[in-house]
Amino acid sequence: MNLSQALLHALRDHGARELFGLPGDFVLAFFRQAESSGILPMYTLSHEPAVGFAADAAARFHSRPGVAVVTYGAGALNMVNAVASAYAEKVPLVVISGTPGAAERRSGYLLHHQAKTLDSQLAIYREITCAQAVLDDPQRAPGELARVLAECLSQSRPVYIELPRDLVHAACAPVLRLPASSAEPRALAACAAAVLARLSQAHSPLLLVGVEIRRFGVERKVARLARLLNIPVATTFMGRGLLTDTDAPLLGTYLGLAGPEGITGAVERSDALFMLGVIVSDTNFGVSGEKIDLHGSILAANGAVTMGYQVYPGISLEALVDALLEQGEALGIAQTVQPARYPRGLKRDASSITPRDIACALNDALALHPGLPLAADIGDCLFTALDIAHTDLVAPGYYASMGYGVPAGLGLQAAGAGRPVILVGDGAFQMTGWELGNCQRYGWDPIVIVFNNRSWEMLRAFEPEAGFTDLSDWHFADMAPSLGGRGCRVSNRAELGAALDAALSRRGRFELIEVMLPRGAVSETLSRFVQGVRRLQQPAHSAAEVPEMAEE
Ligand code: TPW
Ligand code: MG
Repeated sequence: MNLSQALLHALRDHGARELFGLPGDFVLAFFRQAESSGILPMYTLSHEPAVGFAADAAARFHSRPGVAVVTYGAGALNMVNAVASAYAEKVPLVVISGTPGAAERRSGYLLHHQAKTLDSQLAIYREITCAQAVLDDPQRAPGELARVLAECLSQSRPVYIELPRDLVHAACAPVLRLPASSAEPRALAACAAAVLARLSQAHSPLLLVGVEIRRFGVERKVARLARLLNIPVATTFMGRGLLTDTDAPLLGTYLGLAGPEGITGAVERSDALFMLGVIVSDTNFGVSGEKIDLHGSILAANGAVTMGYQVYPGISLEALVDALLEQGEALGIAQTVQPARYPRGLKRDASSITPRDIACALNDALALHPGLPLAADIGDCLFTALDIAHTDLVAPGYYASMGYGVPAGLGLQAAGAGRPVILVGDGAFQMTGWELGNCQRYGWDPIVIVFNNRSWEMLRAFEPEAGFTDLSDWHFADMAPSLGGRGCRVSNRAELGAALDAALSRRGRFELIEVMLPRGAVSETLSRFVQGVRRLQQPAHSAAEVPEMAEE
């Protein structure tokens, strides 16, 4: 076995099922190895940010490592933003970069794609990955790979692997998978007992779940736990889409002042908020109406459990949930859970379209075509996604980088998630919409809804007087045929309904529906979000305190 094959087998053994990449000379030999060995399929895209986002979405959807393969310097540094996003949002992404070989490193020349020193790239990636391996010694490579891939899984965060191009064919032993570390049993039992004691003393305990329950594959167990304890569940903003296919007593998504009053009240008035796998970010908590006393809450995240000022380290989410399932019993609190309601029944008339109409049209469609996964970008399309019936959703709700939606949708389809529905604003489409041209090579056929308000509307909502938020009309639908898809521009509700019906009835090519929205027509959630942020920015209030238990 050579080093490339050892690496590819190790990726597969750790759960990866496909590679996303963009080649360059420093990684060409590895691309050849990937292609000829057939160990994992390779999907190439047009620009490295998209490679990172596609791999991120595949990883999010399946809770398994996503892999992004790029060339040195111009390639890897082009992907920094996508990897930073994955780091922030705890996505297990494996970055593989080809690098210069030993002889060229010693040549005395500055090498092409080199930034400052030959190791500047490694230094930059140290900041946005949780473990790094430089495979410059084939003897040590199996151990190094086992170490970083174990970290990728246990921390659910990106890792970085450098493969010098002169070692691609070097002989190498296979990589063994390291066992996951387990919690100290007595510490785990004590922690679970303390959590249950705290919950049983409360009048209105509530389970608030975040993305880690998906990342660590414990959604079903969490649903069982909520039923066993008989406590209601809400998801964070980032956790939108969690527990979709379970019978957990789900209230909906907590959005503070921007969300439905019932859920906001239930979360903010809970006297024992049990946060499982939650990222304590401003997008999750920043627009809280009443400041949540995070020290009065229980937080299980980052491999530790924090209660008040006490920390139980070394306790994985799964270990905790298992222990609670073993020790827990019904807390005896009668719960009436009103399931969230979503707008349905699009009026197919000549009225101009609002974001709510798009949600309405998609809810009608999803009722007939259940299980289509959503990929959303940043902008009002993400707030609109909250009005769409609970379905699988990938979106960067915390790091909030534009440009995610289209490549993420492609990543979903490459990873076998089904036919994706992509929600994207015109501004974000300008960043990565071109990637749709890659669908024809792979037979991908996402349905792409472009919210075209000819504007960076979310910014306009904060700066209504500004002129710089106006964008031109790019006529995106007209571009679709030359990219290998079908396009349709719609300006009223009847056209929207018909376009969506037609898109759903056809397969084989991407379908781009360019929805013309009047400037200023935003979702209720976005307007409440803006009002909420404004209110909190007034001197009398301060934004939710960031507690010590927040992430590092
Ligand atoms: C990579 C800042 C957040 S929202 C937004 C900007 C520029 C406007 C989005 O415009 P779009 O959607 O897509 O037309 P809509 O609904 O608001 O009209 N650069 C990056 N990421 C972010 N988040 C920004 C800038 C931003
Ligand atoms: Mg826009």
